[in-house]
Amino acid sequence: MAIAESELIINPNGTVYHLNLLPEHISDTIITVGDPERVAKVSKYFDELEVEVVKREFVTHTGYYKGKRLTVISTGMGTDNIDVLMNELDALVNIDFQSREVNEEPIRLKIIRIGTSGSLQESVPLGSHLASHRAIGLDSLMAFYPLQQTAEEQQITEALQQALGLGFKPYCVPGSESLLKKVAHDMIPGNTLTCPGFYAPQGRVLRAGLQNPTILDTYHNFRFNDFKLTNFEMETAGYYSMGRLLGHEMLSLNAIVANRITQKFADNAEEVIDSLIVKVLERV
Ligand code: R1P
Ligand code: URA
Repeated sequence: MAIAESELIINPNGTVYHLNLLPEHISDTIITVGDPERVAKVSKYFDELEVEVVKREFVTHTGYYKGKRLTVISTGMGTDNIDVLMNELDALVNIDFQSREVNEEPIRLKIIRIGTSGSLQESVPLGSHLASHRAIGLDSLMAFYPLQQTAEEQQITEALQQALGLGFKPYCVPGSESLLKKVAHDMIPGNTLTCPGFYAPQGRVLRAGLQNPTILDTYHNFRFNDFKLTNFEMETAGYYSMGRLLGHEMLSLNAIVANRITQKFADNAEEVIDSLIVKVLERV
């Protein structure tokens, strides 16, 4: 059945609504970053740049790195933007824009996030690169999708819900095993907490205070069997859950720029991000 024009919105120039992209603008291997200015910090390594598109926080460059066609897109901050990004990327490859019908053979994208993150453990030092083996979402995005959870995923999220005294259930989803092997074999393996904000949801106090004054300790000390939280940021669980729902391979890689236990911020954050970018380009 054709998808209505109010549901899949196509701009007058044939591009998808927010990303402003045509299907031919993207590769099946996509690097995503939060900061729009980080897109050029990836594509400066390309041998050739073929596509440059900007709309809102979504900056897209597609080009070639050592003969491989790659797309890099910025998302801005938060899982609400990941909802837009993932649905529209999926539409670009899996829905026919003329007939508005879903294609019969789904295409599986490979999507790798290169983002910054704060550490929740002393054993995850400033300047390290951490691969998210699992993501736990504290945001509300998955309250609106029919996400399937394994029994173990549900047990982890129920235990965290109880530890934090939350009135809603978090969600838990793993990253792609094949991308972890291919790209992240020498990175610190971690369980990433995706927070719906940078300040109170990550236990930071400037002037507004905290509803739960011990939230950072709870994150730091949380255990479920051998599961512990290693780091936090603001998108990974959105990626992993949308990837499971839509059938794409997802990996989130984190440049650790803050350590909340030692209370330090990296003085070489740009270098930590740049070395992660180079690793990903070489391996993807
Ligand atoms: C907060 O400073 C932002 O940094 C992290 C968080 O997820 C959030 O988006 O990722 P990026 O560096 O990719 O933006
Ligand atoms: N990004 C986050 O979301 N938190 C941090 O502490 C650092 C980067």
